Amino acid sequence: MKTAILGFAGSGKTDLFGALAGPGSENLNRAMVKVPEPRLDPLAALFNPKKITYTEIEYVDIPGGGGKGEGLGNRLLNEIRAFDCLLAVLDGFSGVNEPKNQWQAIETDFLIADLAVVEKKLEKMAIDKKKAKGLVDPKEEALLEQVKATLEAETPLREVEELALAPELRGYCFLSAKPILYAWNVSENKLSSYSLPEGKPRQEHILVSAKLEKEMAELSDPEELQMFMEDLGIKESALARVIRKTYELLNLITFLTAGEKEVRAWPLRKGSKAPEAAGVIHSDLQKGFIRAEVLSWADFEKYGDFKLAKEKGALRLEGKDYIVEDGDIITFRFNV
Ligand SMILES: Nc1nc2c(ncn2[C@@H]2O[C@H](COP(=O)(O)OP(=O)(O)OP(=O)(O)O)[C@@H](O)[C@H]2O)c(=O)[nH]1
Ligand SMILES: [Mg+2]
Repeated sequence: MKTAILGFAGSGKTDLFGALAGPGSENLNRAMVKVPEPRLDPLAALFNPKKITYTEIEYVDIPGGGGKGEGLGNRLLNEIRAFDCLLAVLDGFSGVNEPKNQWQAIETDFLIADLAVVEKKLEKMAIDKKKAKGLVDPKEEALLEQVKATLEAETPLREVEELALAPELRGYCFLSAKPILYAWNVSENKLSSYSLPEGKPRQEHILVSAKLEKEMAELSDPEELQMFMEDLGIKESALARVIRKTYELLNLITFLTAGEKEVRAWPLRKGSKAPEAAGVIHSDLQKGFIRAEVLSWADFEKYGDFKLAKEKGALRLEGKDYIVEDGDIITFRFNV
């Protein structure tokens, strides 16, 4: 699950990356970042495990594209194709170029780049069709025509669910189909007064001060951090929200496993069934899947422990068609 941090030169990408990656990341450009998961704490209190493991997202700091106001440039656009999610940092602090313009410039770049890909492919298909009918899959061609029409109407593909999620289109790595989080990087004194655009399907916006986040991430002493935040009148760091939003944009939910050895959060594609969840842990668990013993998070909170939950009938045995829900605590039964 890789997320690219992109934006125009000097927009604050490396500051935000540094805040996400934590102290000691100065010479890095990629880092695995823990997804905050408060539900692990009560489970750990109950099991007292040797190890507590969080889910992680990989963030990669991509060097700045273009000049301000111009496009991002082909080097950058090609570099981000392989990513699952995008985190675009907009410079809202220097006053050189309105962040709104940067946002629009990025969106336009994606549309133009995608249009070039689809037009080229359709041209090739037209030639192939003349050669022999069987060379072109009509379903794929129809989908690509729909892609082209959508882009020509200046609509990013991510806003059309069936195009954004079509498995047939995955190989094209369309940029406007990728989920994207825009981080509006403003000066700390603007944090409370700035209004952001509304979110759209697979497009979210968040207000941050990357410089401030980086400074806060460097304060290891909690008391010092508390004082720093009080001095500036900041209630909470935006970092946890940036990570959570990325996680949601990746279309992931979390299921949990708990035992004396380890209490752990696992990432799972929304809508996945129990055997796929087992497969996230180990392919053998998926192959030999028999049943999943599931306690929902709500029932865990209600009863406080597994024994009582079992007595009350809240511990459910689920089969291979069970769709896993966020927060489910699962024990898998399997054959090896
Ligand atoms: N005054 C001020 N400066 C900031 C703010 N945020 C970032 N900067 C500065 O702007 C400069 C650029 O920040 P970086 O994080 O290096 O930007 P970048 O996007 O990684 O830049 P490139 O990697 O060159 O594309 C740094 O010197 C930051 O300290 C801010 O809110 N106020
Ligand atoms: Mg940088």
